[in-house]
Amino acid sequence: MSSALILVDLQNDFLPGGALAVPHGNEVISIANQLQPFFHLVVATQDWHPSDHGSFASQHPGHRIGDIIKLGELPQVLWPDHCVQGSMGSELSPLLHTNSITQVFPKGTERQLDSYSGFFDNGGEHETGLGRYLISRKITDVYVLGLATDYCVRATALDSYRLGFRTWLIEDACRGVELQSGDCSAAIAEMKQAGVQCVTSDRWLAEQ
Ligand code: VGL
Ligand code: ZN
Repeated sequence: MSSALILVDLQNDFLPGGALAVPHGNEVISIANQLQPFFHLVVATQDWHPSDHGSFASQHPGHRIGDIIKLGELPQVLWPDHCVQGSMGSELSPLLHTNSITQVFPKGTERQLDSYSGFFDNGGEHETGLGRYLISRKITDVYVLGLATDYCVRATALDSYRLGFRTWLIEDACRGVELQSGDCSAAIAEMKQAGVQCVTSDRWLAEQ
């Protein structure tokens, strides 16, 4: 057994004061810091968009944040401009301990294609390299935490499970956007249904 922790999108823009602030997103950082030393491998994902990314409402005159459009062939929720490559907002939180992170996987770099999962784009075609990275390091068990429960955490955990990793969601170390109320609990139910197991950081730490 060899376990990896995936820190999903712990970036300034998803934290309070950021462009796409996830309510209470800051509360997960200290849990992420506390857990990292217990894993064989720690990696992070980083939403990393060009400034004219197609998921930005600003690129679609007449549309508003939260609208759903078609981007390429795929339905796409429109977001405020966020995590623009090289911006302060795209940086990992300065409060996050980064010494143990061996690799950061950028995603959402293609203008016309979004990528919620840390493994694949939303069309499921292009890999970020995270899957192969975990396999090459003989990882069997993947733990997922971060932002946002109903988007990137959900997609990352589902792909992890599909790729064959035993996959856990650290439930108290995630927060969601909740565009519609109930989105987070629906996402958690969907992950569980798919085979992702849920654990709290306290319970998991007590077993180490
Ligand atoms: C995310 C919306 C847009 C996320 C990223 O990290 O969950 N959500 N881009
Ligand atoms: Zn994004």
